[in-house]
Formats: sequence, structure tokens, C-alpha cells
Amino acid sequence: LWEKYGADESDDKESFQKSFIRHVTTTLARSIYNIDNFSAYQATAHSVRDRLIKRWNETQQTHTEVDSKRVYYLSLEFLLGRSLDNALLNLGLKDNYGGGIKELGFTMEDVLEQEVDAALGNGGLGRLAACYMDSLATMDYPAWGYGLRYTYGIFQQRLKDGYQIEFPDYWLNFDNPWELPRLDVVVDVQFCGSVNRYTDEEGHERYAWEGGDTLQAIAYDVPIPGYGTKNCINIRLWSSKPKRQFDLTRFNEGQYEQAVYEQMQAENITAVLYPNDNHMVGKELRLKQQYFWVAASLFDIVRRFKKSEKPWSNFPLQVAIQLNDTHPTLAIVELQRILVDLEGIGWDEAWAIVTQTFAFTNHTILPEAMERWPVPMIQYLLPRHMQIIFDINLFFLQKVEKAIPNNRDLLAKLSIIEESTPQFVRMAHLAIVGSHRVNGVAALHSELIKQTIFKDFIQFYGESKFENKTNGITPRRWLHQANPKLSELITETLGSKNWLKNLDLLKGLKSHVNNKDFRKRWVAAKLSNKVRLADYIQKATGVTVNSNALFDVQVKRIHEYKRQFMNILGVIHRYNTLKKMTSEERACVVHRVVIFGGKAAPGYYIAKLVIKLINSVAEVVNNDNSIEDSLKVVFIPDYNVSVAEIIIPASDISQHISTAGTEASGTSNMKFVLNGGLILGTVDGANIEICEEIGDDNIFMFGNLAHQVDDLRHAHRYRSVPVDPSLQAVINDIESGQFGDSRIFAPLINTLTHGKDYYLISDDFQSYLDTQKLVDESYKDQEGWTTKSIMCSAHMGKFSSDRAIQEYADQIWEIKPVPVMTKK
Ligand code: 26M
Repeated sequence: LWEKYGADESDDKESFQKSFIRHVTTTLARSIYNIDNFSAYQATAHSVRDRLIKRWNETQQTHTEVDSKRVYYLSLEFLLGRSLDNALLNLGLKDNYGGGIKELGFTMEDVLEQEVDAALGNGGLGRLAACYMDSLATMDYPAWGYGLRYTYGIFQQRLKDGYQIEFPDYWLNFDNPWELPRLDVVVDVQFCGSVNRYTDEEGHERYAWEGGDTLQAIAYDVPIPGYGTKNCINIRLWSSKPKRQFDLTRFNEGQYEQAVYEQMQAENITAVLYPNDNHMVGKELRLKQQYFWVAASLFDIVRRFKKSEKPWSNFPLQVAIQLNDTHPTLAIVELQRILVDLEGIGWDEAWAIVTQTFAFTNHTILPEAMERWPVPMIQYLLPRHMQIIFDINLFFLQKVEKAIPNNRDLLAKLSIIEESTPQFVRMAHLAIVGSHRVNGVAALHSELIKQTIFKDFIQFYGESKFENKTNGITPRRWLHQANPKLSELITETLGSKNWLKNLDLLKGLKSHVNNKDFRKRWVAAKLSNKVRLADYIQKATGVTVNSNALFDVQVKRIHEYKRQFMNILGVIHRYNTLKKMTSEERACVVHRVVIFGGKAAPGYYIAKLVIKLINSVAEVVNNDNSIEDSLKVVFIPDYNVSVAEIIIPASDISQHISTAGTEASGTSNMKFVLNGGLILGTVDGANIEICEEIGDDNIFMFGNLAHQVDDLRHAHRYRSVPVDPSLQAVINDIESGQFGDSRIFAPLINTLTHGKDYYLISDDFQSYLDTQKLVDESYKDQEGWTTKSIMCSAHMGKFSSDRAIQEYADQIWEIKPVPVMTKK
């Protein structure tokens, strides 16, 4: 009967229309005469969902039968964006569904626009996790993601008088067709309580964690379809619930409010994503989120392993767990606790299993981003875990002492515990000690972590534990989906779609670089993307921009180290240069549209002032007729994944201008270049490797190098005004009130003067302006620019997330692809 009546989900147009209408009438309970674009989206999404579920089931069945080693990617953030278009393209349904929806009286574009982003992440780290899931699925790897199902994703940004204001992102307001609630998959998670020592039947000393509060984790599964494969993997997101619906005694005693309050406390845990990016906040609720997620995920992983009835020593042969930054580091402690306390395995044997299982990715060397938690806080919430951390540290330091005797200074530096008052747990140290491999996310960054934050660990471990895995991006979303015109041109030119699974094939474009027709279509694709963005800018900001101008883009989280401030200071310099020109002189200048976008953490005062300054400058520049449209400045509000999909394909040049050594990798740099946009960047993160691949003729690099930064910062201690005269002139312009009340910006200016210019804007400013001039000159040579643009895309093969995932799979996880077996 199962075979006979199992869902027949064919992929042709008629089958889609049938399922569309079925979902309108049953799932949505609407009449066919009463469908708006949103219901059309819902019905289409549910039709796709049916097909995803089928693949998801077949994939999980295959993985259970084959039972080979799986990787579990633990990430507190999955910045997925929209799913419908991605699923249609990955499943190969776009054409049939597009045709089908048109006959039903809708356009695919309108329907796709109805979807709200799944924005369960801050920025780079969260989007990386999403790209990696796409590659794992596409390459048939048996992989699971584990994360939290936040009720509120990253806040929505709006502007008021040029200032950022935040609004809650209540993304689950309408139903979410991209998740499968697993109300039967429930895990108890314990907090607080106490630890009791006892002796077991064999006379061993054991510890039991007892009492405290218990919450429940409910699983919600998000299917991730691969491109051009039946494989469909899973991200399991946990949602928190109180264990009992009501405390009945309290309820009966009339303490209704207290009973409901406790219920709310439990639901609080997964209520909101912390909106900090590259900055640690020591909030207790954040620590609770981390343990809640880690405990539920490990329980699930261990339960799955136990089903196969293999000995515990096989655990690392069946399970690889990747820690996306230090956020899931408690997983190391939790697995050790499960093995020692619950399974009765000896400490050393358990620890060998743990360290063989985990690997850790570091994403930053910024000191303020390093996670450290007060010992008393962990002691209170997780008393047994705190004991285990102290034991892990003790045994580790004993080993260090044995290998490198009589070096108390080294012991203090390596210790997992920071000996301050109160003591702190250094999560990165715990992650290193508990993992068999540690990686950085770009070549320079992986070198820098060995020379700076983790230097002392090299003394003990040697270098081999530390390696590089340069980040990557999925070409499916970031070219095929976001830039359909260019994707089509590439496919036609190369004669197949194989490049979407093997990005190195883009090299084939090189032999067409002098082909007139190809070049014409390449330029036309860029122009039509610029027109699309100009329309969006008009809608979102009310500013009219000329699509023939040079589009200069900086979109990323607002942070001092990323130096959006330097960019806007450069804009002021440009504006005042233009103002001094005659009309004839201005006629020779390349017109520019400078585009900003990005969110500031709600508590990051200086970052918020940068947004205000950008908007104040934009207001003056955009309304100054005397410069005759030679410059426009826009701040696009609420930058997110789906806005990025409009902005990135439209850029001529994008800025990645962090102080050298501060941006671990960057991933949007890769997205821009893949789409034929040039880079203006510092010698930092993955810019360096992009330059190596595309050649230094095709990129504009400037500024001081990472190894010079320390000396320059030191030199700043002996002065208190910017050394660069052009910078001083721009500061004077702001202080003169050219962009409104200058008192507003005093704290910002102070970071350059009295704040010692920690991010070296002054030191890089002249080099920045010079390189901007080069950009202008190069852009005048439109043919030369087109050649650069083509060469950029053609050499981006390395930056596919498929390459990155292949390296992780082969060198760290040791997992093999498991193609899905389909019945019939
Ligand atoms: C930590 C504690 C409390 C609350 C939030 C956090 C936190 C959240 C996100 C800390 C860091 C977070 O993300 C950091 C991040 O996105 N790093 C970026 O990672 C990218 C992928 O590797 C790199 O390309 C970027 O260079 C790096 O900045």
C-alpha cells in the first residue's frame, strides 16, 4: 500500500498546478477566487515542500542504511535568507513552476518577493554556515546542521533622521513552510541543581548531577536540498518549551501569574538571536542558549550513534563534530560528561573519544570577540560541567608541565582558566584543548592566529594541529540565483551547466574575453543588474541614481575595524574636490554612486554614529545641484541576504577595507568578484588569496600591511592629531558644520584624535585616496574594465564553498559522499 499510494510528486507543469490548487483549497482554506500574491507564494512553497520532504526522507533512509560517518555542523547561526527560489533552482523545478504560475495568473518574481528571510544570523559566520550546508547537500555528504530556532531573528533596521532604529524580526508571524515540526523529538535539558558523589557497584567513584530545573527542546527540521542531486540534508533547530504546561499546585493555589511566568522563562531561551557580531556579551541568557542547544544536539547525536550498537571506541569513526567558533564549546564538556558520568567510561578513554570527535573553527582575532565566561556563572548554571572543565584543565596543564617543565608563565598563559577575580573560562582555550584540529578561515588569518592569540599553544602542540581552510561561497545562490542573466551567459558560453558543480570550469571564459558578442552581453548583464538596483534604491531611499555611473559598494556589518568611517571620509574628500572644480573639469570626472548598507549592533554607539554620518553626508551631497549628479550617496536600510542578492550583482567596485590583520576572511568579497565586480581592498583576509587568483591587474589593493600595524599603533601613542593632511581637511569640514551640527559627530572624530586612531585610518588615508583615483582612471577605459571584470569571474573557482567543504571532508572530518538510493 505504501508503494501504491505513496505521494506521486511529479515535476511537470500540470502536476505543479494540481498541487498548487490543492494547497490553496486545503492547506490555506481559500477559494480559488481569493488568492493574492502571498497565498500564491504559500501554495507554491507548500508544493515545493512536499517534494523536499520526499527527498529528505529518502536521504535519511539511505544514511541510516549505509550508516557511514556523518558530520555535525554546530552553529548558533544559520543565515539562510529565502528558500523558495533556491529550492526551485536546486531541484530543477524553476522552468516548469515558472510557466505553471504564469498560467495561474501570477508572475514568479512577485511570488518570490513575498517570502520573508530566515535571518537567524548576524553576518559572515552565519551566512558561511548556510553556504556550507548547500555544498554538503550538493556534494552528497551525510551531514546535519544543529542550531537554535529563534523566535526573533536579527532585528530589522529602519532609519529615522539618519539614525538606525531597531524593530523586532518576528519572522514566524505567518506559517513557515520550510520547517518540519518534530513534536515527537523532544529532549530534556537540565540547569542548576547540584552534584553528588557516590560509589557505584564496582566501587568506582562517580558523580551525579541532580535537581535543578528541566526544560524541553523541541526539534524543527529544515530540509536543505542539494543542487542537481536527490540528496537533501537537514538542519535541526531546537525550540525551548517548559517541561510541564502548568505548575498545577501553584495554579490551584491561585499563583497563576507565577506559573505562567515560569513557562515564559523557559520559552525565553530561544526567543532572540543576540545581535552582536564580532563582540562578546557576557549575558547569562546567552550562556543558557549555548548549553540548551549543545545538550539537545549531543543527546540527539549520541542517541543516533547508540542505535547502531557499535562500541564507544567507534564513536569518532562514526561522528565528526565541527564547532563554528567557540559558541558550541560546551559540547566538548557535555560529551565528556555523557561518557564518564552516564556511560561509566574511564576519564582517559572518554577524553580520547572526545578529542578525536571535535574540530574547531576560529573566525576572529579581535580581543573583544573572545568568549570568556565567569566561573561563578557556569558553576551556578552547570555545576557538573564546571567541575569537568577544572579537571580537563588540570590534566592538560599536567601534560604541559611534563613536556615543558618549570614554566609557570607558560602554564598561566595556556590555562583554560583566567586567574582573575572572579575567574573566567577561556572558551577558545577549551575548544583548542578539546579538539583534534583547529582552523582559521583564510591563509593570512590562519598564520596570524599561530603568531598571536594561539602562539603559546604551538610551543606545546607544534604547528600540525593548526591549519587553514579558506572560506568559500555557494555559486548556486550567489551567481546562478542572484544573477540569472550572467549565469545564463556563462552556461551558453561554456556549453553546459557543469560549472555550477565545478566552479574551476569558469576558466573557460578566458578564451572568450575578446569575443565581441560575449563582451557585449557581459556588459549588458551588469547594466541590467544596475538598473534593477537603481529601482530598488529609488523604492527604498527615494534617491534617484544614474545606472551609467560607477557603482561603488560597501555592504557589511558596521564595525570600526571594517572602516566604513574611512569610506565616508573619502566621500567627503571627493565631494569637496568636485565642488572646487569648474563645470568643464567635472565633465571629465567619472560619476559615482556610493552605496552603503549594514546593521550596527544596537549597543554599539560609535557604529551607529557612522550610520548617522553617512546619512548626513548623503543628505547634503544628494541635494547639491552644483556638482551636477557627479556624486550620489545612499544608505540602503535593512541589509540582509535577499537585499544582498540585488546589490552584489550590480556592483562595479566594492570596498573591503579593514585594517590589515583584522578581517579574518570576508566572504562578500568573493561574491562580488564572482559576479564580475572589482575590489578595492586592503591586504587582509581572503582579499590576498583573491588577488593571487585573479592577478594584481584586476584588483585595487592599498594600505599598510598586517606586520606594520603594531608599530603604527605604538607610534600613535606619541601624537594626538591625524598626521594625514587630507584627513585633517575632511575633519575640519565636518567640524565646520558642513554636514549639520558637528557636535553630534564629536565622539566619532575623537576616535581619530584622542582615541589614538586604533584602526589606522590616518595611516592608510592617502594610499586610499590615491587608489580611488586609480579606480576612476581605470573606469574611464570601459573596454579595459570589461576585460578585468571577465577575468575576475573566470578565476574565482577556488572560492566555491564546494572546494572548502571538500577540504574539510578529506582533511578534518574524514567522511565520504553517500549518494541517495532511490526506489524504482
Ligand atoms: C558572541 C558572543 C555573544 C553574542 C554574539 C557573539 C558573536 C556572534 C557572531 C560573535 C561573533 C559572531 O560572528 C563573527 C563573524 O561573523 N565573523 C566573520 O566570520 C566570517 C566567516 O568566517 C569571516 O569571513 C569574517 O571575516 C569574520 O568577521
